[in-house]
Amino acid sequence: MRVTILSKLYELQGGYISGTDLAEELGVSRVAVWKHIDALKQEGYDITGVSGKGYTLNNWQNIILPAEVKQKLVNSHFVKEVMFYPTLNSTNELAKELARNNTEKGLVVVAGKQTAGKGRLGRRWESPPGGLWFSIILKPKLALHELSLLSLVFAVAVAKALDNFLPTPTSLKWPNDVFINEKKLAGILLEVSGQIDNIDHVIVGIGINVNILPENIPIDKENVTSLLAETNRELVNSHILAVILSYIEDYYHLFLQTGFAKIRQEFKEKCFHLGKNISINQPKHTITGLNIDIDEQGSLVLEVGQDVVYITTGDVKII
Ligand code: BT5
Repeated sequence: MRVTILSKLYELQGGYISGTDLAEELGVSRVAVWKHIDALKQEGYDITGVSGKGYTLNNWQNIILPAEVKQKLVNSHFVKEVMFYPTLNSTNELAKELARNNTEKGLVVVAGKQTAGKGRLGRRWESPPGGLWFSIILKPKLALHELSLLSLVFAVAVAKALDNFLPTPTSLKWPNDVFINEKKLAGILLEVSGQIDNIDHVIVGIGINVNILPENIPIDKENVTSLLAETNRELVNSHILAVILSYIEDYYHLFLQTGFAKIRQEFKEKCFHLGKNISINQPKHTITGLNIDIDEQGSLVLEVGQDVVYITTGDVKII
């Protein structure tokens, strides 16, 4: 019943429906409607009741109705289930817990906001309402050295999917940040569990600044952007999610079936620091050089004086 009420409010796209009409449509009492609305509010849905007008679901664009996303992906063999929570600490954390408890591959966990969103290397990922914060459980049969390539595969998939919504194309920063005009729009975090020669599962966490103004993301405004800032309009998160998931499915299968070669080429075409002088921080020092390639193993290749250096981890900065 709660899901039905939520869908009705969602369909109104910010419009109002009276408690009486809702009760009539659903064949329940007005008190029952009120109780369900109250429970939805407790769960974190932003619903207001205005006397004389009825109930409205605020910020409906940011809410994911799992059934709607699944319907958009009817032909997908990749997405098995979608779960949405108005608030979570981190979608990666919940996905990890579910994967440990034998949840099958293909589950997608989405949050309206995260209170402890995670970036790479223990960094924080700011996840206010309006963004698309989600994680996918995968169980690929891959060797450990192939897993680092997955990061680049998903980066290309997310960037290409987002190009459908943007006036200017996205670019990529190695290994997996999606940028526009040198400002970060989206980030990806891969977490792997299992033994070296026997991967149990991979959690792919993806964060995209959609309906958020950059000033509402508490990091340096110069370095961050959003779909709202780039397009000047609010987008519907469930639509973006469905498009991204279908690109991820295609690129993931392309990678599993044919390998990294074609995706590597696409990554290089989008990579904004290829051919430039960059510095990259390593645990004990910083390496500076000309970024001449991204190789078949997904490593960043730098020309440093007479030497060629292969980098497998670190943060790129353009000099
Ligand atoms: C990433 O880390 O870019 C990976 C971000 C993954 C987030 C998703 S959201 C769903 C899932 N659940 C999670 O808990 N995480 C994943 P990294 O490359 O380490 O970048 C982190 C850095 O980006 C921070 O140190 C900030 O400088 C910057 N940053 C933080 N929040 C940001 C945001 N919303 N937009 C742009 N930049 C941000």
